[in-house]
Amino acid sequence: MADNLQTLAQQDPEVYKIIKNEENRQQLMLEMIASENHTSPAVMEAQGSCLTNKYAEGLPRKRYYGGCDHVDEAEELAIDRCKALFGCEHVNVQPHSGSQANMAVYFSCLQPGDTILAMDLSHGGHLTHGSKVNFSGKLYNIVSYGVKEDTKMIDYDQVAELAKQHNPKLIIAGASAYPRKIDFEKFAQIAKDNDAKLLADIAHIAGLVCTQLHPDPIPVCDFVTTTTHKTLRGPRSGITMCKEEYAKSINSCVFPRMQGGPLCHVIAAKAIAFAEALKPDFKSYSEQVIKNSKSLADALLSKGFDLCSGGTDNHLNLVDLRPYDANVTGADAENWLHDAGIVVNKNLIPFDTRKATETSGIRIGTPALTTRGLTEEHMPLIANWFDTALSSKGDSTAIENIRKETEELCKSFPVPH
Ligand code: DSN
Repeated sequence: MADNLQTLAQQDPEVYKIIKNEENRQQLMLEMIASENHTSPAVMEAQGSCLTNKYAEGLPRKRYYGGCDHVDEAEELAIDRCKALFGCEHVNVQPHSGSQANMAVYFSCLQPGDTILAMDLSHGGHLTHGSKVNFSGKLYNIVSYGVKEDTKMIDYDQVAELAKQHNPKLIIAGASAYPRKIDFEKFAQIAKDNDAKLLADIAHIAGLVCTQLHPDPIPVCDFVTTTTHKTLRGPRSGITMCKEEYAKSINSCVFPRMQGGPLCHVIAAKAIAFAEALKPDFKSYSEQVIKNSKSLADALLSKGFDLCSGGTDNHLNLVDLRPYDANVTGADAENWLHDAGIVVNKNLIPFDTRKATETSGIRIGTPALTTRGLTEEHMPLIANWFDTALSSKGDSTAIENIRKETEELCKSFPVPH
């Protein structure tokens, strides 16, 4: 592999070595964390470019610094491409992350103490949807909805009841560990009935939304936020989309209320990722992500694993480990699979009785596997490895054997570079 880090190698061999080790890890392990992906070399080149040197507080053509002509062009390109990709009326491409993309919405339409109705973190929501340890849970009055105990599907009746009871100013539809389609129209009706604003946080499913493989929240929501590095396969960052009527307010909440200078190098990388996602082959890629996820679900079920909601409509599965082996925790599974060359994360499952550092589940995703070219024919193999690693309870010989096989597969399907 060509090494374009020679200056770094000379100047700072310690950091160089860390980066090379991480590159090696990514090449030789199967990445199954549902929120991760392997971005394109072009995206990484933009992130490593001279645009990182530039201050550009403000918006394109209305900056507080001179010398912004070229970064203005990059930001305008990112905005135009994002609008073409999602069909949104307005977008601010400056949020540094998904959390800040959400913060901009909260600052725009809420006062401290106002009520937000959002999905419980332990049912698949996100930290910024009102977790007590997050700014959202500290600044706002949070009411949480969840999934039904029997189906593990979102309880829309509960959402409607809670909305009526608590009169939230903002309802959030979106999740970080929910394997089923989200009915944004149902949420929109509930928001309308209760005079609440509606935010769709599509961080996990953005790549499926922009390829029309998941129902579209844009026409029915006031605000739509996303990260850009998950199914969308761009740089690690965020964006806030909204109806035109909120454009001014969102822009001023991002800067100056919340952030200072935008990361111009990351904005250029977002522009590249949006252009990549506009190409027809991104739709084929996204279709394959879902095919792989469904095929993995079938293969895991055939090995006796239990899946929350019984399967998947999207890029992820949430495995409830208890019926497979009540003594195996998510933390055990994460550790054993890691040693076998498969990276997943332990995850709370709905109504979990274990703590978040232990959990009864694991969350597994297919976006990164699909980027390196794996198809549905490889998924039974991966399910076998899960079965062997967990049924042997991490036996070192079993794990070493799997490690050899996962490494072989990784070498046959290198990460694009
Ligand atoms: N932490 C991310 C995830 O893993 O889903 C969400 O921001």
